Amino acid sequence: MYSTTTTPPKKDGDALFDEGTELHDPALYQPEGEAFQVPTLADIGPAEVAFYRKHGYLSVRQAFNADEVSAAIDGIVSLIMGEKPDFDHVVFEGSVRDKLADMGLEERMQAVRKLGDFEAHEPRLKAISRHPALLHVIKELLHDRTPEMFQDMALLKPPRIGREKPWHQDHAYFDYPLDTPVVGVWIALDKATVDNGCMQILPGRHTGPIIHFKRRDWQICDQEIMGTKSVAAPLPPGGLLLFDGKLPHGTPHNTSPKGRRALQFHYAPDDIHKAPPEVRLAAFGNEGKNVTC
Ligand SMILES: O=C(O)CCC(=O)C(=O)O
Repeated sequence: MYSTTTTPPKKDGDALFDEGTELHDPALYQPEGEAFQVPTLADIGPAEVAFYRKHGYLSVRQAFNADEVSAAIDGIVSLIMGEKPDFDHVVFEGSVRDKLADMGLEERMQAVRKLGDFEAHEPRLKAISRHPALLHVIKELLHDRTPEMFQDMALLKPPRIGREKPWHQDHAYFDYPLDTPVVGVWIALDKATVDNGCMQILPGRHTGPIIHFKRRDWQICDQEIMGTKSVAAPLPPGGLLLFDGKLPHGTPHNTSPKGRRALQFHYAPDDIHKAPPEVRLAAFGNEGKNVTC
């Protein structure tokens, strides 16, 4: 199954394309402050875990060093270049659908939106997802239960064309019972800023499901977000955001000349069981539930 926090991509010829090209209202992404941050993973103790439980996130300024970041970038480039013949999960921006065939390699590299399910193909990315210091913290956040990674993605926002990921809760995409603790990790590989589409979050809103609609994506209704106090989570390369699976978050269109590459992994306790999709849809909404959006 295509495991993701987004609508499955459309296959067109040999290439996969992200769905949709519609632009968003800029008012959806007007953060009023910046995420609370600790310097390193080693600085996470009981007070920081308590902060995570209350606010649904924790930002770490420097989790990975420059060598680890450049190894991860090399891993992504290698996958895009097709150096792993069995890997075929490269998704291009929907806006290049009609141009891709005429693009050179360099231009194609700048048109990739995401990659997924790469762990078995790329040891440099696997090393990041299994980093002992990271797993140690995630175990704490999972109430001392052993973490199992169940989703791996590289999320790229090419300069100028990198598309929005509308506001959503990741748990709305996962077939796990609602009370399953899920920890998301979003790792910046480039400097992530408000201008090039860093994560934006709604702290404290991770306590329950919010109805999702199929609009620009499977997402929270725009009207629900307008006027709420969001917080930006800018990060240097190697910094990361830990976030609860029910924390509402989104990223705006990248209108800047600077690209933004990130990795995103999701972890749950290794002893949990999946629930049928009906359980998820009953909680997060099944296109409307008599509510208009
Ligand atoms: O990196 C991004 O643009 C946002 C990704 C995201 O929120 C997701 O895929 O769940």
